Amino acid sequence: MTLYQPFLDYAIAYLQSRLELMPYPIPSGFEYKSAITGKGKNQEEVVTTSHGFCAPKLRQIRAAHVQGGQSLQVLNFVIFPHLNYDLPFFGADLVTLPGGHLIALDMQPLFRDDPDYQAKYTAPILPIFHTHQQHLPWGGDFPEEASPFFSPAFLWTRPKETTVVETHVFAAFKDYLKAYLDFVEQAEPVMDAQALARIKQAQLRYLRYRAEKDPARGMFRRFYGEEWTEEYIHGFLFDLERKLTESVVS
Ligand code: DBV
Repeated sequence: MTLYQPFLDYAIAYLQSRLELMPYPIPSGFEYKSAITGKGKNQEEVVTTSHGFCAPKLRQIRAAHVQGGQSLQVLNFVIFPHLNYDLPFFGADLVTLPGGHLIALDMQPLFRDDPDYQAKYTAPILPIFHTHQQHLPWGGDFPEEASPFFSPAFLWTRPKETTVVETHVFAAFKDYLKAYLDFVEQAEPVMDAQALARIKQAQLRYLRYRAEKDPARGMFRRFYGEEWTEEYIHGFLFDLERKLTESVVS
């Protein structure tokens, strides 16, 4: 069992218990990808698996799970709502590298500075954030340009101990996911054309940023090559623009 497998198993089972989950297509060649890295006795197999679902209000629920031994474990898990809901994104970036653990957990807002939006989607999360922040202190240096995409309840931490990941991070992950599904349950479709246009712009802004700045790009290119990596990023991980061009979503 690897560090983030229980997170992934829990998330899928929990989503299944609360939503009508359906499979989300994963382009062929991306469900499972393996490469050998390192030299000599440091050789290690790095396997990346992809998982995708959708639900009535959620356009894409997807995870990328990278397993490359004790010092390389990543679970990137994001939920993208349909464009006719004002729901935030659920974003979890759980990263273990030789240098240590790096944890980002948030409900990423469509409209960071809108007080009504904050009251609706951030204020209810703040108590959960404060509870967990006691065990998971602010992780320090953080790319300034990413800040518009995070909420004030952004949990960003670099635990020293793996047991902290297994206990406190896992507990926070469960609480954030539950709170997110509570939002999903309550969400009503947006009908107003102007509001819909704003949502679409905000989704595209977020998506373009994440696709362009994907911190995993270097890692994936090293393991699997440039072509595979770019197709993975634009064709699965952050695929909204493609889907809009194919007019699968409107
Ligand atoms: N990050 C992704 C995807 C990943 C992934 C799709 C499938 O968005 C992994 C894999 N994140 C990943 C890896 C690293 C990080 C780091 C491998 C380590 C990169 C390295 O050190 O080589 C939050 N993730 C990070 C960092 C941040 C985030 C801030 C540190 C990057 C840095 O210091 O430059 N998650 C990241 C982010 C957003 C988010 C920027 C959003 C707007 O949701």
